[in-house]
Amino acid sequence: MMKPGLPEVFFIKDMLIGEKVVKTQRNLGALKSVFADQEAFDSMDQEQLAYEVYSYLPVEEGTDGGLFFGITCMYPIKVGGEYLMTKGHFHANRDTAEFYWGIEGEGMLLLMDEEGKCRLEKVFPGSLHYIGGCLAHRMINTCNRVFSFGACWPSDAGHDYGSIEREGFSVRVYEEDGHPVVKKVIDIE
Ligand code: S6P
Ligand code: ZN
Repeated sequence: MMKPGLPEVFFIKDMLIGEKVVKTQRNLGALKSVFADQEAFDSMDQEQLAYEVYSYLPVEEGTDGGLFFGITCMYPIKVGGEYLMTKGHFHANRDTAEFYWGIEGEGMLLLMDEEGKCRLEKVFPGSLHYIGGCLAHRMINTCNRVFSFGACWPSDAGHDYGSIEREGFSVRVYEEDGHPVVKKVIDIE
């Protein structure tokens, strides 16, 4: 009789478990030039953990038709009043989409097209976000605890961090009186 095999990977809430899970950690120091207030950034502990990504990459990067899966946990850090953000990226292969979904805590998904037009979506446990092709995406932890979210993207998407490092996003989110406030940094249109 055929016996069912065990899955290679499983998740409990925001933990991805399995031998093939790869864990990547980004310290605050890896987020140089992400925040507006460089002086505040420089005065902070560069070694502190900003966010970690658990990824399950069942096929080789670049494979056509495959899928990758990840969970990101972001810590409640603020830099000069600005909430912690992921580096943010376009996909190198622009015509590839991605799903994000909220698992724990609250945050915002910042999306930007190639003309610099931005849009924000609230992220919370159970929210699902379709990120179409040609859109840069960045997550922002707007709560005072861990914010975690899931992601699923094509294995041939690749990552273009350079465009964001050079140009940035045209919107920033600050905490003012305990609430998120959205500010435009570049006027588009
Ligand atoms: C990959 C996907 C996520 C991010 C992760 C960290 O396409 O969007 O797994 O890699 O959330 O963000 P970033 O911008 O530092 O890669
Ligand atoms: Zn992506």
